[in-house]
Amino acid sequence: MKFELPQLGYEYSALEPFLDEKTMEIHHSKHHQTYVNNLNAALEKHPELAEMTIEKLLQSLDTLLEDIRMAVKNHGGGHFNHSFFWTMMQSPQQGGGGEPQGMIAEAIKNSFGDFTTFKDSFSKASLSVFGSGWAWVINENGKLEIITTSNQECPISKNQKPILVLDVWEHAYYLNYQNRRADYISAWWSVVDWNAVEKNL
Ligand code: MN3
Repeated sequence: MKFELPQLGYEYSALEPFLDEKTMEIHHSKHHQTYVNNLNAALEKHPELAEMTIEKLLQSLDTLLEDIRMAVKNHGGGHFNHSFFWTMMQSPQQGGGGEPQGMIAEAIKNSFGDFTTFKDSFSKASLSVFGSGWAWVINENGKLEIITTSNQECPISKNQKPILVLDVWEHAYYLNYQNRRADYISAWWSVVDWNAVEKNL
């Protein structure tokens, strides 16, 4: 299977002023595209893996041959993580931001006490990622947990079930926020699409 860059469900400018158009364009069309290209190039030498989905590849890391394992972990992880990340954002005009409602609100309340406590914990975790990585919410049999991963490590490689993710690589915010990761995290809450997050429960 030749992996392809997924289209966004919104314009590059849709998440302004929280995530700026230029950052979104470079992040999606350059950074994400490069992960897709590198993954496809690495898989060309492994026709036996051609039919595997990205999820299956990442879940099979331990059984992959050594010469392809790191490529799948880094480029495959980069492809999956970004694809997932794009789906859980939306412009405030189209329902992004605000507080979660319904099932997802219940799950957050049951796992963290209340939304503010959850938001603070997730923001702190995102801020604490050293170097490049991601902050996630995973669903452990109905209980939500906050975790972080380094580089392009993906929770599904450990059989964890992610429902929410935030990219805290510098390329995700440096153009607009420079070194101010905390400001980027704070702005990002205004574009979280809680309906999309709820579908991952
Ligand atoms: Mn990124």
